[in-house]
Amino acid sequence: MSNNVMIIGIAGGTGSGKSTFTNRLRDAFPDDVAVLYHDNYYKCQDDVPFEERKKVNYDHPDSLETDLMIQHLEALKNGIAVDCPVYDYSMHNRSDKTIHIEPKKIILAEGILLLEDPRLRNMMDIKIYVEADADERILRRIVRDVKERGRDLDNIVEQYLTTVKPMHYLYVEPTRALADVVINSGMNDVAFDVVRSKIQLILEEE
Ligand code: UZR
Ligand code: MG
Repeated sequence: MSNNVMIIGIAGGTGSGKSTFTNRLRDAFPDDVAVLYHDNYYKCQDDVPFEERKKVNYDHPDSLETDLMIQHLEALKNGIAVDCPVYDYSMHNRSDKTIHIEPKKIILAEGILLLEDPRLRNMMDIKIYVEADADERILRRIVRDVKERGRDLDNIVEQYLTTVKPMHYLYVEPTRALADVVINSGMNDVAFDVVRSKIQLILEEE
């Protein structure tokens, strides 16, 4: 831990419940936790036509501007606020909005490929991998992508089979072995209590 800022990384496959787990932690410590979502750092693609943007492999590490996320984590660690980009899934592009994030004692960083890049991985004081069976993950993803990300079923199935699944086994699942803690599903109340207690301890030690 440097400068008394603790960075906790939360990785795991799509639909595993990472964001749910992360958001529950954030809500438990509203004054002491800031969150950076790796998804918000998908590359800006203003110069790529929409039909082309639809075909990009968003499950490959090259689709993310990880350098910018690293810069922002460094800044927060050094007590400097950042304006993080906001990704628009329905447009497959970075929006023109940003979110102002103030430095906090605990920074949560979340994303499918969070533990894949060694530079990012090495910034994490605690590395968590949220695990869930592939059938549960794809079911959750179907419901979410239809409701929240403006997708239709054919598109979700096509994307899952062509990129999401193969990239999961190439780049996401191998990072499970690099995690300090593996959680069985993001909806796991016991695991949530364990991590929440750890954060509580860190804050009390300050
Ligand atoms: P989570 N994603 C898109 O579908 N479209 C985009 O423009 C950008 C990202 C998907 C991405 C990945 N992949 O599986 C998922 N695809 O967002 C990661 N295809 O987000 O962990 O919340 O499922
Ligand atoms: Mg998510």
